[in-house]
Amino acid sequence: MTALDDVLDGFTPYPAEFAERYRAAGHWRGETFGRMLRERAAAHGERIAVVDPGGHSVAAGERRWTYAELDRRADRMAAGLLARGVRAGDRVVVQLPNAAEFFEVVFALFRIGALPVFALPAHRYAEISHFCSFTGAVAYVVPGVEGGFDHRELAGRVRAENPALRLVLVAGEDPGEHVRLADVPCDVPGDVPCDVPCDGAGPAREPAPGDVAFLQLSGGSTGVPKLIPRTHDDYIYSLRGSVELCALDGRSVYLCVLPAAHNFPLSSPGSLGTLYAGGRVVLCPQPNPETAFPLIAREGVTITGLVPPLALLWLDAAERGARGYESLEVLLVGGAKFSTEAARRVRPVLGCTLQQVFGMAEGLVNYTRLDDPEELITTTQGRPISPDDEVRVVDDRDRDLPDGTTGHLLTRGPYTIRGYWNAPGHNADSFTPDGFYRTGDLVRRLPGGHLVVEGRAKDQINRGGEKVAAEEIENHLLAHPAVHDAAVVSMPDPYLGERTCAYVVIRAEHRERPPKGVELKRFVRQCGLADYKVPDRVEFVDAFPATGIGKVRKKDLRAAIATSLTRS
Ligand code: AMP
Ligand code: DBH
Repeated sequence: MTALDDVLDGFTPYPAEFAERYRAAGHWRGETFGRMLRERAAAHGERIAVVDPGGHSVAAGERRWTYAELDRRADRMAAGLLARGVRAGDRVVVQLPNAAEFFEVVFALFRIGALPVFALPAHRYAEISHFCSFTGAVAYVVPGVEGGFDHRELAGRVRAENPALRLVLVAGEDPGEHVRLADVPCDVPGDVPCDVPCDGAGPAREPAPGDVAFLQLSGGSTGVPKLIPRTHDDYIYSLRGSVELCALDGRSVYLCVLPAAHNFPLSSPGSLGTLYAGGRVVLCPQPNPETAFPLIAREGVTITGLVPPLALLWLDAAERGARGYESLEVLLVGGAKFSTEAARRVRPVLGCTLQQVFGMAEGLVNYTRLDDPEELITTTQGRPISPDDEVRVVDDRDRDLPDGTTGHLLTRGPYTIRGYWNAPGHNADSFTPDGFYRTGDLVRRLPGGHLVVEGRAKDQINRGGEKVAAEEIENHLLAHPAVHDAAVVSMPDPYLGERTCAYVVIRAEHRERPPKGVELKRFVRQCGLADYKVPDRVEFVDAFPATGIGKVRKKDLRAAIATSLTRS
């Protein structure tokens, strides 16, 4: 089996009749990321594509790369990766801060036909080792010491445990025992006819538009994060749609505030949408207004995307008199529900248009339209990008509900996956037999098609846009010798919307000297989990409230913690 066979093997393709329909409608146009960058570089090579102000471990100083330079760098990086044995279909875990190298590496992988696996900077041993072993990754790209954490050390450990992982590339000065990313690029041999550099063993096959381009991560509700295979055709369609709905063009300047690899800042319309439109991407090293506002002023930023807690922070800073944001024309807010009260403040305080976005890495993205009435902009989470996005709102037995009634959101369409990668068991639960994705969101549809997110049926906590799968944390808690049972639920929080509360039942033999809450938090952290997944609070109980058939009544636990919080 080649690496490409492996990728195909775990991939649920779009059924042929749907693929034909999406092509005939002009949604899928046979574009690939490799060619997209080549074409932009040919059309306006001298324009600035990426501004990285530095201030992270990858580079101290500022870099400004034109489209021609990014294109050339991607080629040279691709040639270097090929020379080091990275091949089409190979998986490469990419975990970088908001640095220009992120785009150099990702476009190089796109050109080779190797698949980036988009890890987040916050991920630690538990997540990274899973991504590497589950995908059989051949390479892992990391910064050195970033945010006080030594990624080289983690990479060494993961590499020792994964024989397939041959290459650790470190972006930054000191690679330790690994290879410096900056030492990888080499010259493209000859004038290759396609977007793929020659690897010495004959020209590689050029990636096809229907190929899987990368694996994105699901916030999910299962024990470990699931992987989302997105094709060039489907993802580029979502970019083109986003570019149009967010009115991006060659004059647009997008500030990438959230972690660049996350689906929202990557594609809604995000940095890739901006590059598609020929605009400029400015990378923001820190999301706070003190960093972002002066950068907006200096670079003439016109559009950015934030999760609700950050939007609140920016609104508060602007109300207190902070300045610099004045060039902003559009502020996208999404990832978690933005309250109507906060939404109403955006235009008067920041002087720009709010655009709510309700999306998911699995596909479907909804936007409020820039010319929607203010009422729709502030009270809804928008409507789908595509006329061919099929949206169903159903009851517990999958029966369609009338507009205005809250129910489960199911969706199918030209950029929504038909299955997670290599996960037949989960796919049976997460997709209907006719291919609708069960989003786990509870929504209400208005007659015009706008959706209002009313809640969630999936067992997940949305911590200000950072998704925490309850089951994943419960599994880690259950590994503690004193823990008999664990149930993780959300508790309301004025800033993040929700935080995590872990209810724990201690084993009988440990009841005399039970562990303290902080000890269990430390234990979870030491499992090597991303920090945002460590429970914010631990509550001890003798038993969980149970349903008739013995399932934990999480609803009651959520109500209990909410009540005790309002009392305290
Ligand atoms: P993920 O699976 O990590 O890509 O997260 C997607 C999920 O984030 C959605 O299914 C929703 O639960 C949530 N989400 C994203 N945007 C919004 C929004 N604007 N309002 C409410 N929830 C949102
Ligand atoms: O939360 C998300 O995953 C999300 C939010 C807004 C997303 O994937 C997107 C837009 O594309």
